[in-house]
Amino acid sequence: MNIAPGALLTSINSPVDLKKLKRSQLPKVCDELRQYIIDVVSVHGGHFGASLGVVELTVALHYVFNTPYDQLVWDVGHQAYGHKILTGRRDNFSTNRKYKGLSGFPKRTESEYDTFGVGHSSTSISAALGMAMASNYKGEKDRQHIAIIGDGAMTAGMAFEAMNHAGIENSNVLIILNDNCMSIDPNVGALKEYLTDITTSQTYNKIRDDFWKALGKLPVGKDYSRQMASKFEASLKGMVSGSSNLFEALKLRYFGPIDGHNISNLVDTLKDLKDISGPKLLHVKTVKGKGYDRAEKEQTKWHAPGLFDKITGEIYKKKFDIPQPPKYQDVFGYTIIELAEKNDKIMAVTPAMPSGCSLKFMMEKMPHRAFDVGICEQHAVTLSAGLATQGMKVFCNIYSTFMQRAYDQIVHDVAIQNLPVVFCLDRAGLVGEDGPTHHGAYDIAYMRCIPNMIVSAPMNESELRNLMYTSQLQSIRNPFVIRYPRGEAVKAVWQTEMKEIKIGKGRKLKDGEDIAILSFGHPGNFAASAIRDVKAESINPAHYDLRFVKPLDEEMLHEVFSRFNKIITVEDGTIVGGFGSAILEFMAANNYSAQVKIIGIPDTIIEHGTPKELYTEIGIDAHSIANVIREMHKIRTMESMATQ
Ligand SMILES: Cc1ncc(C[n+]2csc(CCOP(=O)(O)OP(=O)(O)O)c2C)c(N)n1
Repeated sequence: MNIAPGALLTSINSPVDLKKLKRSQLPKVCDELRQYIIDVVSVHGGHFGASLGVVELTVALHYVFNTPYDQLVWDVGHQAYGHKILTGRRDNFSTNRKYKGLSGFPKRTESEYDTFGVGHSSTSISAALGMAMASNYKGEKDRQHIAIIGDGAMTAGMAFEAMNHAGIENSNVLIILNDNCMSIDPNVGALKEYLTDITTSQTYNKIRDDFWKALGKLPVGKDYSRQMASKFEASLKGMVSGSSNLFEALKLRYFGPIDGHNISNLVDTLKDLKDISGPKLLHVKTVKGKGYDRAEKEQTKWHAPGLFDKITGEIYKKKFDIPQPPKYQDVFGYTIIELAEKNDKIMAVTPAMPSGCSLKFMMEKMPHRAFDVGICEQHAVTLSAGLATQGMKVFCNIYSTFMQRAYDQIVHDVAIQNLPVVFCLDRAGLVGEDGPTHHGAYDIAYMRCIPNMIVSAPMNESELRNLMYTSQLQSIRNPFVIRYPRGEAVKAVWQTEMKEIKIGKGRKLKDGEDIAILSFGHPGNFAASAIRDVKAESINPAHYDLRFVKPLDEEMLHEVFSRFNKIITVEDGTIVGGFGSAILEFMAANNYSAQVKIIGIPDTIIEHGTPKELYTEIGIDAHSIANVIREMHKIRTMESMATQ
């Protein structure tokens, strides 16, 4: 479908064109930009509410600053659609997040305006500070470096580490705090309350107004001058010292809060700030989903709604003729409640993904036992460790990709002390449209090298339930990883009774004679389907679902290696140090020899696309696995002919 942007937007091929417009034209640019985002995302999908909320801010930033010389760093980057459209990517914006199309996040290789690759949150202040320090060093004193960070992303330790440093560096860093009171779900924690207090506090609003009066900006709106700047500085110091502003305490000059939807005021404010050197923070209040009524009202649902009818607001559901299996996420979400009802030691933690991982069900039902701790993966892991020291059985649910941020906590706080925390790694494997920053490609490798870890993966929903059941038993004294992908599991019926699975015990799914296929987790289903595909060709491989990559089912592997010398391993993690590597290590340690073909994620950055497109590209799909089976079978047949 061809979606036409408005006339003004069509004339903007880069921020240079935007700057040529009169200020009075900017509200129209904002309207057209907002409409274009709605038009494209409704038909092509993607993140939604966050970009709508920063339309005015985006226009104002590119209008005032000399981008890309002045550097904009978008935190997370899911809100940067307007930025992409204004910086030369308007006409291919409909390829956003599609295979071989634009990335859903800023990406350095895509545009010179994308100064820093993002996807994970809370990196923007560090990155902008690094850029600012480099500019300082190079003598580029006029250059500005701007981190645009949400109140959700601001909850992370990294953001505070960066502010702590920025405050004592005399570098041109402007932190724009885009405060919409939302993360994906409602934002949590004391910082959120603090920001609300600042916004509503009479004292602060008075101080703010006094600032601007001192500047000569309000109510008469005179132009800014150097003399006014020093007056402003003096009045600022006078007024803020004595009050306890968190950001001022970190030696960042604090401005705001201001209305992030008033384009004229934003332009004035940014122009003023452009002339003030050193580290500073502008607090901007915005509404997530601004301009699309439903998105303003149901902000979590419209964070990334999928395709929808922009007129009626109906979010399209995939249409299936047969009842669909449940998502692994919902199996997790309901099973943990079932387990917690019987085991009062169970508690659960998620860092800012209660809807995504379905812990929200337990948070609603058992609010004192299930917590969203903000975008704080490191804290989530160590908090779980602390709870575990007191005998609690904690399910710490973190997306595989975000768990990368908490690696030291896993080793130092959990594994070394052998605390029985259960890590549910959601979104394991390739996640699809979110791309390389979000693929859960490394967890098998990074978890299985840690002593004391139990590392498991279910092949279907019943297996997930059984693994969850097993992991919470009192007899389990080790940290326990359960990894599973996004989306639909396998069977339509999953309300099965839960059973204990012996740790390190795999399953033989099917005996065979030619080749043994060893799989780990959900991709075992692709292997099973490949085996069905080759049946008509009288190829009959055996299939083993190992369930655990640590500890391995050695008894089963001895059986496999003594019966088969052609082995295929299948996993949806990196081939470097992953499941296939574990099998090779076993083979070498036990002096077996066999031809082993490892199917997994290759040692390269996998871009974005649908999971199906990506798995097909790298050969982790039924069709490719069937071809590998055929190849191996051919070798075997040729070998046996040669010996005859
Ligand atoms: C390290 C990390 N954890 C979790 C996420 C998932 N995530 C993406 S956007 C988002 C909410 C960000 O909230 P905020 O910064 O306030 O931006 P908003 O969407 O409200 O504009 C979360 C939790 C992430 N991108 N990175």
